[in-house]
Amino acid sequence: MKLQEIVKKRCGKTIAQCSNEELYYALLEMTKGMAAEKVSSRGKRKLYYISAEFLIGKLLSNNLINLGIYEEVRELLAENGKSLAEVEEAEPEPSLGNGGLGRLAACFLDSIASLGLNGDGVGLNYHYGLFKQVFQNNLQNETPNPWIEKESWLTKTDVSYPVSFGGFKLQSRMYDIDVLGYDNRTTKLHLFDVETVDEGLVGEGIDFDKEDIARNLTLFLYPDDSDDKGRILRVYQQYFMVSNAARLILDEAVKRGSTLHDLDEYAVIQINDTHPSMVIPELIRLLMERGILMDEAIQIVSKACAYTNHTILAEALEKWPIHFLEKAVPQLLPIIYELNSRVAEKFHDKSVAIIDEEQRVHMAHMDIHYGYSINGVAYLHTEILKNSELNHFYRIYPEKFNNKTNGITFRRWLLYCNRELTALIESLIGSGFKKDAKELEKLLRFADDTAVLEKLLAVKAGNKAELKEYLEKTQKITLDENSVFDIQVKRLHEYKRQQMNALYVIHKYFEIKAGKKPTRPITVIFGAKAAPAYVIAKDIIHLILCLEELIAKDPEVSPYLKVVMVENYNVTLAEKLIPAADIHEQISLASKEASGTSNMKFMLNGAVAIGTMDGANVEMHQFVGDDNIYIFGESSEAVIKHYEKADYVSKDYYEKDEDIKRAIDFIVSDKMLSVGKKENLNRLYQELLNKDWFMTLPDFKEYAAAKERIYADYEDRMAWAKKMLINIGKAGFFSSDRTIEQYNEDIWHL
Ligand code: 26Q
Repeated sequence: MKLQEIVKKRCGKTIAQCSNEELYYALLEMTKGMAAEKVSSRGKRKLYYISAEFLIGKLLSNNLINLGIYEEVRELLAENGKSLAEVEEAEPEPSLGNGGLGRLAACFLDSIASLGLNGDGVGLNYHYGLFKQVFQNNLQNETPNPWIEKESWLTKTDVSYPVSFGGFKLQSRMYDIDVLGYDNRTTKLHLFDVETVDEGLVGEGIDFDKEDIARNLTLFLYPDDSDDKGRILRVYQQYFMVSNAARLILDEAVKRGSTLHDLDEYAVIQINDTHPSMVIPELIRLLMERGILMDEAIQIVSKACAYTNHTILAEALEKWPIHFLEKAVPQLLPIIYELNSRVAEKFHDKSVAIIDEEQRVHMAHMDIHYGYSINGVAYLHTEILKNSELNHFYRIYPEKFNNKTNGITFRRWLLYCNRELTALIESLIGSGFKKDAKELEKLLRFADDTAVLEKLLAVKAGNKAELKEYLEKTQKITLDENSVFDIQVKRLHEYKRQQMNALYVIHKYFEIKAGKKPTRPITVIFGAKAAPAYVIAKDIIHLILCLEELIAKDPEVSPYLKVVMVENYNVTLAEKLIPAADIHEQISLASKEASGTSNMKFMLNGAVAIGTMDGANVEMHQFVGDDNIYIFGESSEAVIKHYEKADYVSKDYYEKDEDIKRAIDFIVSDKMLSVGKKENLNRLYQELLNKDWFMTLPDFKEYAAAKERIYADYEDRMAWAKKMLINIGKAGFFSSDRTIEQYNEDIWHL
């Protein structure tokens, strides 16, 4: 049905008479209708991508683009005095993910659909998703982020299963979101929920009764492992997710003709980090319920499951105490014990055991023993898994290990979020790059073409002006669009070292006070949520917000330096920030960032990175060469050695280096205390001085030097534009279409 007709039927008005909200719902109805008419891919073997997170972002515009009607709709609205961009603002953003891992899952679904592969996503329908971040008194507070309205992208299905927990049972309900591929077919995101969930359970902020599982199960997404109170609830969530997934998989396989003995010919399950790992014992249990003997059930499941690792941080590798599982999912224990004893019998090596001496179940270990593939998410990350973190497993199963360097969908992260750049690229190399990202290489022909480089700079300037307008309107932030935009957006974590960026800001502040003024004003932009229970991460946010206030109030410094921390960083903000970036910060402690994916988005949008040799930065560096990325800091090998030897003492750096001392002391100076809280600032000061677990101080000098270089180089506008162009031209490898093709070729065989 046409938009005009839908609008008339729904509101009895013309498009011009409708509010933005009414138009949003009308477009939602129209798009859902068009999606329903598309055929999902079919085939014997099907992929189930199970993930606790799918950070899909707003869907309207992306769906319009993938349906090929974005321009048409935009023009139709414009003819009626309406703006699609404003209509879009009526759409709530579902925040069903924490960060990289969840956004990766969303990019993967886009690519799976666009490539026409037979695969669906399976996850949970969190009502409030991740919390919404609000700043008060320079501190982060958390509030719920409701996104499910009477009408939404969710479609209720008639799929429903009884799921048993220790002592009670819950009936599930499956909701679907259509994922539209570019110019192609659709796939589905299946989100399971329980009807007994009660949003009224939530009190102050995001507090709620953690014991009342029937009423709280799908209320919130877990913000990470630092919140101990909710850990057992996470077990309930995970089991609920995988038990539903397992039944769906078996039912669909049987419908397609499987006898279940041949399940692996019908289904492949990608386990996204260890959050869905219980799918292994659950599938074994369900197969046994259907009459298959344990030996065979284990074999069948082992041929169908593959695991992706997203981190080497020990604290993020899930280990569940047996007594948690006993309480929540007693039916799995006999199976887990059996899986454990088979491993113990075969390998007399405690380091590869499933159940350790402290009676904890190592989920990743179970995945590796009882899955057929394990992959890391960037070259360096996989090498570290093989050679150190999971070396004992690599020695047993070298053939199972493989790398799949992450990617991003160019539909959302270029075509949608940067239409001006897309148009410029299209005018230069045609539209082939929209389907084959490698074609971006054709841009390299223009590396010395001044006219093209000028246009590229003009596009960037336009995007900066747009960001300025947007942040003014939505967050009352004022930017100077002639300053250099230096952006760090990602989850707040010590290993990502936002604190090092902040220390540099302090350093610069002193330099400016001493009369060393930058040629051009600098705007340092941060965006980051901290897990509510991650105390030091919240202290770092406090530091940044205090610096923002202090510098803004200082007439000596503010003309040259501005700090901005955007509130509630999410996909929508990323779509505005990334196209406007000049410089992006990828400064994790080498070896700690598995891949990073914002690095790829910035690169694609013509920003230049300053970064360490970590995650996918290593591959980016290889593609663009030394001239087009600013690399600094210790190597991952050196860092790993420091941890082995435990020989890093942060105080040594503090005492030996005047600049470092000056910057760290400033954190607890009277000036800072005039805008900040002593408890928080002092805790952070002590942490940096006495621990600094993620080694910011040893890299600080090199970091500051690299910043000076990058700011100086920015002033040669033509040389800089060339760097931008080379980054864009070399970004093709980081398309998630390439990643998904490799998963399919090496792991899934759909
Ligand atoms: C674990 C236990 C209990 C509660 C929560 C968690 C938990 C939740 C989320 C553990 C990890 C996450 C998210 C991890 C994540 O986003 N990892 C990122 O994955 C990206 C995609 O592969 C990489 O690019 C990033 O480098 C990696 O940090």
